[in-house]
Amino acid sequence: MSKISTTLLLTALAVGLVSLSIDATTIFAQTPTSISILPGSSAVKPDNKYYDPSPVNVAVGTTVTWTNNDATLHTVYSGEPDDPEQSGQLFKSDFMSKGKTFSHTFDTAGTFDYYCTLHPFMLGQVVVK
Ligand SMILES: [Cu+2]
Repeated sequence: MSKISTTLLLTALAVGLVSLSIDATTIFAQTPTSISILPGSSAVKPDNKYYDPSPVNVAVGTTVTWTNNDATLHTVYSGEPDDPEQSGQLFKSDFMSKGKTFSHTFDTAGTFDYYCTLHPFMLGQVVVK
């Protein structure tokens, strides 16, 4: 291989690596993330789907915003309904009527359960990496 084509090849590789790292930055960027509290969530659903998306994967530092798209009141509390001492320790919303939002910024990695205190069968999860 000639010196010029070797140089070209190395340059192409370098450019490829740079664009790869830009892609990685995009993938792991702290893009604000929205979660919909789905219509009809005040009654138990056969598919147990009350949040969309859930679970959701986000990067450390991401602000997650829940929007109540249901007609009835809901809350968003960190933790699980069967662990009252931890419930709401990391974050907790007020009562959210239709159209209201609640946001929390996840500053540490981990798997975070959340639920609705009014309808404890509504379970969701945010995975922070
Ligand atoms: Cu609820």
